[in-house]
Amino acid sequence: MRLFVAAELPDAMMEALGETSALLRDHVSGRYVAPGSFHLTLAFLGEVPVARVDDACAALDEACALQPPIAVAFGPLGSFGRAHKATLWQGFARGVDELGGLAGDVRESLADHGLVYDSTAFAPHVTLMRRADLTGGLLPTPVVERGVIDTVTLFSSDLSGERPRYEPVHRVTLRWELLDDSEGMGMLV
Ligand code: 2AM
Repeated sequence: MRLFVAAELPDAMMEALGETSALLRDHVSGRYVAPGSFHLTLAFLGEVPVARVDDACAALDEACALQPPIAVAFGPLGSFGRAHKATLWQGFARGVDELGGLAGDVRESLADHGLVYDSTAFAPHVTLMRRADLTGGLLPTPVVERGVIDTVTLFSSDLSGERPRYEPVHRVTLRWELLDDSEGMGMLV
């Protein structure tokens, strides 16, 4: 089973990404990510034997157990790769360090469970388009939105169809951590 771990974005941010994607269609040719599929990848595992999926779920639970929700805001657009065949993405202006911490914890936990992932350095982004031709010049200004990330999900990825199909396998909800020191003990609510 092809797996990856990603943060899901709140509805208002998904809508903003859809609007930015629609703006891009007038300027750039390439393969657009379907609006319902936008996500922020934290770790890419690739093919994992079905018998190891429970380990991946446990790794995610453990990595997120003490992780509070993360306030984020979109920043500028960015790209990876060559200008005529680029990956075009929405970047973040707020929450970058916290997202980096979460990605690090998720990756460490996967490793503790003996699971292998793509160790390419984490750079928080939401891919909007692949094989984008950026040789035409300026990109439009993205629709800026802010919000709170509180869902981290293990997704399966099915590449057999015309477009990738992502299905949630296991969802973890991040909780605000309240420290109650009256008894010298930390308490999660
Ligand atoms: P992306 O976030 O940059 O688009 C499922 O394939 C998701 O995992 C995609 O969103 C993809 O990248 C991300 N991903 C990260 N590393 C990958 C890799 N080595 N191969 C395929 N997808 C990868």
